[in-house]
Amino acid sequence: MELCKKVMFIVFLFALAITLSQETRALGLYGEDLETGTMGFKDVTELLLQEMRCRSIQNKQQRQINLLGNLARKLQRQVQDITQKLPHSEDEENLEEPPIFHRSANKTHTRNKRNIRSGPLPSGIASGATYTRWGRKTCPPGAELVYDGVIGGSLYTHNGGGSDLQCLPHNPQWGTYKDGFQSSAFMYGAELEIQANDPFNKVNTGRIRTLQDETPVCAVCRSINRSSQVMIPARRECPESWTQEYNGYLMSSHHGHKRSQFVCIDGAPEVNEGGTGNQNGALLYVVEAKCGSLPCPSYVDGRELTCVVCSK
Ligand SMILES: [Ca+2]
Ligand SMILES: [Ca+2]
Repeated sequence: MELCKKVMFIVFLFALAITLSQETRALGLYGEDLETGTMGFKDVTELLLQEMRCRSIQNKQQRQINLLGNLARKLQRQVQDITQKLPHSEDEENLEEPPIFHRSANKTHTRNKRNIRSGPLPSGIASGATYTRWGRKTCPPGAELVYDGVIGGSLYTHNGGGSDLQCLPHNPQWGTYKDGFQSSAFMYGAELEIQANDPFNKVNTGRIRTLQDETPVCAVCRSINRSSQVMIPARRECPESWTQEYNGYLMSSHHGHKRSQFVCIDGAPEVNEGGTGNQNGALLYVVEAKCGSLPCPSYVDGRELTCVVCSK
């Protein structure tokens, strides 16, 4: 019985060898030997086993290649997702542009072309002109308040000190200090000196109907989407394409006092409620035009000068 099984197994192998020999011949691997009949049964069996081992290895390799391919595609998708989520800097955008070549006498220089953005700038990038709105403690629409306060400067009779005016915050912070006067440099509060010629609107002064001896306020503003600002004296409107922040009247020191600064006080000022009374300090007077070198009749002798603050 055992012998019968062995014979049947050998016959089966032989039949299988003949079948596969056809395929092997098609592959051109051992065709010549088989055609010439120089291979024996043992050789054919050995070849068959080698072929099976070879195919097994190939299948295994193919599965590994497929697995690696899937992993590579998965990694590529993850890299693309991460790249899309990363913020693109301006430098990266510039690098996408083709370089520009410059040729001098004996050299060729290259630089990357800069992109010029169109439309409004994102907040915080190359925008945000700051200015002081003299006479008001709030900012116009489109501008944000940095801080507000009262106007300060040097005493109108003092030779030294700063000639400019300051917007002093309501809540000072002190560093190292020694109370009492030692250094003889002072900061005074400002006071309005407006009597006979009062051009200002009183809609923001409450019950106060005269501005004489009132303490003027101020606000430091940041124009959110505009990067330039300018104060234009003797104008109430801005040039075309510029935006008006506020307008008003020019004020400065009295000609008989010490020199200070021309500032544009808002046309409808607010005053500090706690600062009433004639205390003097840095005094502000409405500025009037004076003919002479100043071209008249464009300018008019004795007329109160306007002003406007514009941004772009
Ligand atoms: Ca006064
Ligand atoms: Ca006048």
